[in-house]
Amino acid sequence: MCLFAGGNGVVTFHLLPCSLRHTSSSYSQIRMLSYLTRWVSRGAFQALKGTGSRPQLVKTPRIGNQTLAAAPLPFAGGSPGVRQAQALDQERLLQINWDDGSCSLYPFTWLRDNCQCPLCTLQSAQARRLLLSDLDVHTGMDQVQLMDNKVSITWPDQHSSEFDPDWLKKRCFSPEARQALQEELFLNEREYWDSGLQIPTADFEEVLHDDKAALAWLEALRRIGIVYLRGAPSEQGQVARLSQRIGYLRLTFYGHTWQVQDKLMANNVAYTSGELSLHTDYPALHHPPGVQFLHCVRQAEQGGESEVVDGFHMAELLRREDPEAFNILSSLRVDFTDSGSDYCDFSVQSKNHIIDVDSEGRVVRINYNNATRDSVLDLPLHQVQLFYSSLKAFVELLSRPENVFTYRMKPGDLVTFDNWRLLHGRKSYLSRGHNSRHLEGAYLDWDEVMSRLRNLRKTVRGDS
Ligand code: OGA
Ligand code: NM2
Ligand code: ZN
Ligand code: ZN
Repeated sequence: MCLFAGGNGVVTFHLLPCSLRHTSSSYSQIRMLSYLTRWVSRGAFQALKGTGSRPQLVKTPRIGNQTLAAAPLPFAGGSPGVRQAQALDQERLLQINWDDGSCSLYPFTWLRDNCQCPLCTLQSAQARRLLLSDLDVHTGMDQVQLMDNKVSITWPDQHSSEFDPDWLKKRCFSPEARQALQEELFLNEREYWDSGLQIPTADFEEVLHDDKAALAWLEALRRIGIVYLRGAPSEQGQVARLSQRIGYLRLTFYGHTWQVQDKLMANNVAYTSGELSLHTDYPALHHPPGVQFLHCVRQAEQGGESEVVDGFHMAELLRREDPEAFNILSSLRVDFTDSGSDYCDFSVQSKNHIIDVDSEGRVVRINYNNATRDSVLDLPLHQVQLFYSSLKAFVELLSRPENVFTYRMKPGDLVTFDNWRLLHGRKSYLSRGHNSRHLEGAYLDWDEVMSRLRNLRKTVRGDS
């Protein structure tokens, strides 16, 4: 094993000097970070209202000897210097001591797997060429050197790898750095709201033509779950235009886009003039659409008001108020059904939890439309009553006036919302046949929306 620091000779070996600091997570650092991300989102929110400019973050907060400085925030600015790089052969970890006093650890196997040389990485696709069959998952390390502030490694088979400090620091394995990078990639922090929601609002044409406005739109859509756009032409075709801003829309059995109107022989309760109680769209699919656009072409003379509620917030309230109901709704799978003919004929069946939680118990999706909940209820007899009582408790909570935000769409308004998080509804309306209420809708998925958000961040921030 060879140890070099700054290219000026062999450095004495310390016994895992940074492993303790590396694993000890500091709660206050995480809080500081979440405060900063919240701050950024406020900026976006104001930009939507046209009352402020986005704050620029130029510095990562540094609190003593911590690993937060290894946080991956690309807006942190300045490139970190490596003070020392050493291989810990026993642990098969590479230890990097940064100039700011923090330190990171990287497993040998991971470094070899992620060699950035043209043999191991297809540069034009930024994808791995190295086959797993060619990866020795027990590899040692022959040599590590610092060359031009790059970490240069020679492997036992004499293959060599070079790692950029920025690249390494972003991928630091400390809990704080991992959390920060995951937040940067997925924006999973949400701001909960109730009837007092100040609905983020932006100008439709501005979102179409201005990257900053589009980014602020998508960041608020992710964090708050709903953004209202005004100033669209009151004619069909606008949800398709807006979806081109993202990439492409999600085709379903109701078509590329669909017309919410009072229809004869309606194939869905949405296509009547009746009230729609709070629901998410399309729980009859196992992968319901992540994002929904609804554009008002014509509003009813009477009725047709809209309602939304923050489903994640409500699920957390239920977890606190009625843990048994929460457990039932997040563990029992309910049958949904949807059949008919539209884009083509269909007979859709699904089994979904009304409240979907991930492996860590976080609420990730609400699946509920009372109209498509199947009469087939695949539960043992003794659970049926418990299921109904739990669903009733949830719907009662959702529908409390203090939780529901109400608005009325005008022609040219277009609402965009997180269909995995919000429940929405509408009041019944007076139908006047031909010239009556008309909304046009479309679905998108979160993968495509988040992809556009990340690319807009790169453009707006001026990253490569
Ligand atoms: C729907 C729906 C809302 C409205 O079509 O699924 O929720 O205001 N429509 O008509
Ligand atoms: N529409 C509006 O779950 C649902 O059936 C929601 C879908 C008909 C496309 C309605
Ligand atoms: Zn390589
Ligand atoms: Zn709906």
